[in-house]
Amino acid sequence: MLTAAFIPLLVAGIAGSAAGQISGFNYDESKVPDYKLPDPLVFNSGKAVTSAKQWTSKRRGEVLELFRKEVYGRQPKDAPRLYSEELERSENALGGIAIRRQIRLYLGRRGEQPYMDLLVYQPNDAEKAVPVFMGPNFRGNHTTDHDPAIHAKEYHKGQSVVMEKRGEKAHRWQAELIVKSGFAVATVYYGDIDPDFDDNWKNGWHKYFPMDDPVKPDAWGSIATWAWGLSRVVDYLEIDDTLDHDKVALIGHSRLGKTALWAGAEDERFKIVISNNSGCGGAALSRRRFGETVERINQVFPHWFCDNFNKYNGNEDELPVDQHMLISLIAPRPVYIASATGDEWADPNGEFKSGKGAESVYALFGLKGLGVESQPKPNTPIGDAIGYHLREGPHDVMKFDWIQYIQFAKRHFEIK
Ligand code: GTR
Repeated sequence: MLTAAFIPLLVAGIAGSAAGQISGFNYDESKVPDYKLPDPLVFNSGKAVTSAKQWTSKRRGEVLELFRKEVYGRQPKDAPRLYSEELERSENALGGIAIRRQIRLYLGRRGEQPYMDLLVYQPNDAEKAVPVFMGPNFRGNHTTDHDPAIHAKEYHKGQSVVMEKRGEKAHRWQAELIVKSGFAVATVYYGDIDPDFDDNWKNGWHKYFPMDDPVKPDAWGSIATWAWGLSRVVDYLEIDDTLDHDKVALIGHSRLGKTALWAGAEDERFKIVISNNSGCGGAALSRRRFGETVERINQVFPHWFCDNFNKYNGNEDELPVDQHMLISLIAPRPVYIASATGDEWADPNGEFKSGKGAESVYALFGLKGLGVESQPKPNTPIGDAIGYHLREGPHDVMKFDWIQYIQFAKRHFEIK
């Protein structure tokens, strides 16, 4: 199947092949170069971090700063006041089990751009505020379920706008399963925050928070912008007392998995972070150069990261961080990393190893991470504070993945 994920690469003239591989890149474990990961538990000064307190009060800030400066770029310091408007509501959605709400979140003035549209399903028999799975979607809220009442919106396919079929990505959201499990599911279209193409950061919310001219090398790229937008959704959850803003699990797939990890690093209000097949610039270790590489991602998606990230094209060993340190930034909050067998482009083993590399930070808090030494067999979920599975099948979000995420969230949120 030709997935959305590979369209930009095909456009760029590269043919896809088996198991989510793009030709011309390394998929051979024996050809992974020798590399040495930077140690999250060593201060920039060279001294060792020996306690959770040292991590929280100082080292975490150093690592966050390195990622801001060298990888994703800086978000604005202040968030604008948010206005919300419920556009639509039903008490009887998803065959009678859910409340459906469509809420417009304005960033500047009520009734004006910029805004994003939040779709929420939540159990209609809940006696108290419910925990929430929240995440961005790729092609509009109406693609996340077949429900005919969801307002349809065109999505940006590169520079053009296209209307996607209703329910086209419903399998990625599993609204009924989530609601039946006692959670709300909330989603926004990521193009409401920043349309996903390179326009030198002119459109989307960048328009309202203009870049310096020339653009600074550590100015926020699209991943940081999407992440910042997701934090604004949490601003809203905080004022909605039917949703439990202390129990928000953030989920993202692929480029939006990268976004979920970075959002979770920047904003500790995300209490669980789930990376579904996030790959390069997400959970996968850059130094392994397995599947997608730093150079490749910067060439094909020049707007995703900050300009400084280009310094590491073909030069991964010079990065002051690697992606295990991004996972470390989630600690001590639970994080789930999911890979798929048909997604070699995202380096499943590199995603697993990133979790391994973060275990020492979780250990400072007395928490067990993955708890195994090597990548488990397909369809075998493992881990404690760091969850992991390698699902059989393609680069996608499937029901199998959701069953694990729900169990993981129930365990960590202590829900029966
Ligand atoms: C691919 C990209 C991946 C991944 C994917 C997606 O083209 O190379 O890093 O982000 O897109 O987001 O679907």
